[in-house]
Amino acid sequence: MSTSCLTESKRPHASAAVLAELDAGLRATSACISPKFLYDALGSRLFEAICELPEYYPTRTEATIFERHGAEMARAIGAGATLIDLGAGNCAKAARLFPLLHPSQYVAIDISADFLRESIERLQQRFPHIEMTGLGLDFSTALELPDTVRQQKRLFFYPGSSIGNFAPEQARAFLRRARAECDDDGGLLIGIDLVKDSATLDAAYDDALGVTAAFNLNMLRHINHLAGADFDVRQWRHSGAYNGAEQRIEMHLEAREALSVRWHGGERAFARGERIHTENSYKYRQSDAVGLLEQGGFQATRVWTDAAGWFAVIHARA
Ligand code: AVI
Repeated sequence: MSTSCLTESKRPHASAAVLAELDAGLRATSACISPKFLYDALGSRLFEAICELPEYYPTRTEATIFERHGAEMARAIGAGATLIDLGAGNCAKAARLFPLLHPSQYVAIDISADFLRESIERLQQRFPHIEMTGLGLDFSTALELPDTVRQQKRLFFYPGSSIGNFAPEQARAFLRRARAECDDDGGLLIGIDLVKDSATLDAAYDDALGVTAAFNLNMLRHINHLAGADFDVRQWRHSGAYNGAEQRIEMHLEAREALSVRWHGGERAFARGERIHTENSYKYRQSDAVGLLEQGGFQATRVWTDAAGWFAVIHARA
C-alpha cells in the first residue's frame, strides 16, 4: 500500500466536536461510545434487519399494538397534525399511520441523513399529497425545529422505545425539549419497552444469527471512518445482556486479546476482556413510563399494550 493511500485511510471525517466526543469516550477509564454512532448507512440497515429477527420482539409487538388500536389512537389524537418523526429511519412506522392520522405535514428527523433522504424520496411517491421534510439532525442533545415546520398541533412520534437508549435523566431532559417545541394542542405518541423476564431480553439483544453482534461491531468501522481510527473488528466481540439492577440492557464490545488502537489525536491499549460500553436500553414498568412522561411535561391520556404486557404505546398531550 502506498503512503498516500495509508494517509487517506486514516483521515478523520468528523467535525471537531464529534472528534472531541469520541476522543473523550475512548480515553475514559471505562471506555464508552454513544449509541448514536451505531447508525451509519450500514448500521441503519443492520438495525432494520434486527427488527425482522424472531428474537427482537419490540418491533412486531409494537406493530401489533398499532394494528389493533390504531383507529382508537387516531380518535384520541385527531386529524391534521404536523407529524414529527424522531429517529425516522426508513419512515415505515409513520407511513402506516398516515391513512389513520391524515397528517398535514410530515417531518422526518434522523441522524443518518443519507439513509433518510432515500426513505423520504420513496415515501413522497406513495403519498404525494403530504408535504414532507427530512432533517438530518442529532436530536439527542438539541431539538430546535426550523420555521418550515408548522407550529400548530405538532405531534411528536417517537416509536420503537428509542427513549430507552437515554438514561432516565437524559430522557426527562429530552422530553422537556420536545414539550418546549409543542403548542398546547400538541402531543406525543411514544412506544416504550416494558420490563419482562431476562431470558427474553437477553435473546433479543444477542440473537442466534449474530445480526445484533454485527450491528454493534459495525460501530468500530464507523469510528474508523469518523475518527481515522484503526480498530480491527475481528479483535472484538459483542456482548448484550440484561442488567436487572439497572433495569437496562447493556451492550458492550469486548477485546478478544490485548491490543492497541490509534485514532486522530490519541491512542490506547486495551487488555484482553476490556470493554467499550456502546449502548443502554432501559426497560420501564408501565406506571414509571407514565411518570417519566409527566416529569418531561406531558400528560398521558391513553396507554395501549399487547396481551402479554411486553410493550406500551402511550399518547400524551402537551
Ligand atoms: C433503537 N433502539 C430502541 C434499539 C433498542 O432496542 O434499544 C437499538 C438496538 N440495539 C440493539 N438492538 C436494537
